[in-house]
Amino acid sequence: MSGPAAKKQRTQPQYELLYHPGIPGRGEYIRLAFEAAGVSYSDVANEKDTGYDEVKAAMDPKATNIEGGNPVIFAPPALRVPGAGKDGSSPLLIFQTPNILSYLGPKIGMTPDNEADALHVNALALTALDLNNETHDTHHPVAPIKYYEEQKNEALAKATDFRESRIPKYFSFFERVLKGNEATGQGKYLVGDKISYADTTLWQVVDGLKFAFPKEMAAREKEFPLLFGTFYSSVKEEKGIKEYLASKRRLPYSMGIFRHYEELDRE
Ligand SMILES: N[C@@H](CCC(=O)N[C@@H](CS)C(=O)NCC(=O)O)C(=O)O
Repeated sequence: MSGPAAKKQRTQPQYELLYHPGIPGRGEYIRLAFEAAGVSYSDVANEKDTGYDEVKAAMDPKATNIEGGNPVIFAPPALRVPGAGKDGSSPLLIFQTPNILSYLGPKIGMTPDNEADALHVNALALTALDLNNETHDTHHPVAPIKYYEEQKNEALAKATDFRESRIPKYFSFFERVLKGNEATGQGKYLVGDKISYADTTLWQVVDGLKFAFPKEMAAREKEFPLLFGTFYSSVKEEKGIKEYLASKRRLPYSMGIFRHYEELDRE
């Protein structure tokens, strides 16, 4: 390999995503940022036979400290960067999806250089992740550890409110953000004129919602022309994202955050 691709591989550190295998989940927000940036990373649990053991060891719920003097990890996703720890030789281990994204953003070209724009990107990614979290609560409103079947009545009440008031509130907010940046971003980007981790994060939430609530989304598409007509379809075609979505690395939705239960969708 020669040229810019080879240079990128030599100069980027090794990034290791620690997440559950087999589902997109919150790991997907990190994968999409890497894929849009064209930066290589290893998806430990999906790539190695012993990968998930490594992930679980890094999140050992009984541990009080872990490799390299990093504090213990609450939950995946986490990011391990060999050699980036405090002493300059140990690994850096960080967790919390938005924390990982704001760490990676400037390093992989997914955060704007301008400080104000960078803060806006972070706020918008956090808002999209709030919507992700509320989506999870539609099927697990009482207890994350219990089965959906044990909280079906509460899930129905939660999902109804989510569809009727939360989705329109979030979507009209993002529609207004896209409108406000339309002269620069052409409806394709939330901030500025180039893709950021706010765009990949929002895109993933909208895509997951299309899987979870297909009837609700289809009924609402016309209300949000920039979000659905321009943003959703153009992020899908972005360099890096298009190839990723067609690859085996893109995992199907199943029983993660975005689940499809017919009874929770619009009738
Ligand atoms: N706010 C955290 C949430 C992390 C989280 O809930 N991770 C899930 C997987 S997507 C998990 O395994 N949680 C275990 C638990 O909360 O007990 C983030 O954004 O990273």
